[in-house]
Amino acid sequence: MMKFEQTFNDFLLQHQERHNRTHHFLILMDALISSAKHIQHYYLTGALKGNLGSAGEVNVQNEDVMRMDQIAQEITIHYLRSSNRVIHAVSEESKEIVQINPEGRYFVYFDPLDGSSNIPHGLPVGFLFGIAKRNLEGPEDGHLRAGKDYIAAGMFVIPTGTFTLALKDAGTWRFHIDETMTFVRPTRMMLPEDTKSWELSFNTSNRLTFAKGVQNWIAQNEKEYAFRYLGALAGDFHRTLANGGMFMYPAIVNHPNPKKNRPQGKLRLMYEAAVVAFMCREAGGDAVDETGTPILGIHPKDPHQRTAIYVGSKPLVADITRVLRS
Ligand code: FDP
Repeated sequence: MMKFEQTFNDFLLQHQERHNRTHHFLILMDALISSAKHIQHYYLTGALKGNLGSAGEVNVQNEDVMRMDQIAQEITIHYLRSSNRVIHAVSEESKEIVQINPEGRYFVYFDPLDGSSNIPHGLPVGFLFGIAKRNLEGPEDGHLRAGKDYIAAGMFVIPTGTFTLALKDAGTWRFHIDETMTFVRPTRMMLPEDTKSWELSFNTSNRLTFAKGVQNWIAQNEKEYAFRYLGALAGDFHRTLANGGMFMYPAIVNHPNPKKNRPQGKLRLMYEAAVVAFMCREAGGDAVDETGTPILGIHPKDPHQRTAIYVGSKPLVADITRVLRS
């Protein structure tokens, strides 16, 4: 006998009553969940079907496009269109903003398959998204929203089958996929205060390229915490949320080959950094960029702009913020 589990839909209906979310939002969430399940199916069968390789193209960021990136993009745009609720979408896989339905209510910012270096191995990747609502009271100017103006943000870890969703002022929740491909068992995520489980997560091979203050901070603090790095933001942040600590992708400013410096950081603001920063805030944490500015306060000028990020437990983010601002 299967145990009764609260499903994602039950959970949303409960929150709809409590937080005045409309059926439009439920329809949009349904489109995102259908996309993630469909992508998960292609990912699981990808090695046998030859879908885990390169597509032979480069994207707007001048990075190799994988076949799975294209599949994930097509699937997601299909479902967002069918929902009829989306005005436009910003995707990592499309240089231009994707115009969908001028009568829609939402803007969706997403990366349908993040963590490309894990794709050839079938290891965890992520589908990250942020949602903002159109101005329903007055005229809508269609501008790109800062993270603080998102109404929800979430991530699916694929093919692990976990889904984490943060709703504005209503917390961050994790769900697991069951035998019937239904997301169930909402669990409220709060970053643990006990430092025993805290971890640091960053690409350590880059450490000598970080700003001197950041290098010193790492040298002083790293012995206190375990170190974990998967190389896919959704997977790494999944751990940070559960165990506490800090994930960081600092600016690269001291590369021996100055052409390889990334003073703006690597991660994309709208569909990576702001998404995890939003989930982190709702779980009691914080996130800043290389100048110590809160990630959620940054107003994007370009849909694909990059940022450095330090995200996780408040005391660690506050500590690195002091270094970044000095
Ligand atoms: P990837 O380049 O493999 O797609 O933003 C993309 C991202 O992965 C993140 O998912 C991940 O956290 C980071 O970049 C990994 O970058 P490094 O390989 O430089 O560590």
